[in-house]
Amino acid sequence: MSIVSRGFEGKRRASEPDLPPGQYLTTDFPVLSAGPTPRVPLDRWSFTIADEFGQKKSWDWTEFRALPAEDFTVDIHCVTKWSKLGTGWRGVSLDVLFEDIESAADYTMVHSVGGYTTNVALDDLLDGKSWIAFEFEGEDLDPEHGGPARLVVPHLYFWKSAKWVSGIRMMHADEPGFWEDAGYHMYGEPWREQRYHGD
Ligand SMILES: Nc1nc2c(c(=O)[nH]1)N[C@H]1C(S)=C(S)[C@@H](COP(=O)(O)O)O[C@H]1N2
Ligand SMILES: [Mo]
Repeated sequence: MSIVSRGFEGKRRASEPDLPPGQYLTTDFPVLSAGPTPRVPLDRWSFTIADEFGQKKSWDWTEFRALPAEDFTVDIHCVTKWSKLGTGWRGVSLDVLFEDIESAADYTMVHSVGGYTTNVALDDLLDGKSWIAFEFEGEDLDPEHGGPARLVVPHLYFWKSAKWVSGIRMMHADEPGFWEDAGYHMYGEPWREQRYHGD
């Protein structure tokens, strides 16, 4: 009996990838949206970064797609406990978008078409940590998953990865976005299981 159970445990450990605490593996791609899916025509699409003085820099779709883009493969972790490993995306690094932004503010509010917001510290957007993605697994990003373009911040719970992203506003102090205001964690790090306020 004990030999059998040891063998079983050993096999489980060898075949299960390392996931953050409390997460399970999924191979499909669930859709999680707090409202209806907005349809954003490309000729009306724009992305704007506003600094703490209200100074703005904007890109239309043509300008955005002319920026250097890169393929990236990342693991994503939703606070509802599914994780998906090795997802393939194409997008523009936030390092590229922030190249000419002069700001002394440490925090940002990410805004989406439809009113969704989420707070992300500037440090968590830069140095290769996030992208505005427009392709998923080699195809244009589905509207349900945030197309034409969404933020992807894979090292934080996936609610921080704002779909239909429209802009980023710099802030001197951290402020809660949509889910953070509803009791979710201000930072949201999966490996530290920061799901809810107080975790
Ligand atoms: N604009 C917007 N972005 C959003 C959401 C949303 O409701 N609206 N949901 C968030 C949550 S809770 C998750 S888990 C992921 C889900 O992305 P998916 O639908 O592509 O799986 O998007 C995040 N980004
Ligand atoms: Mo989520």
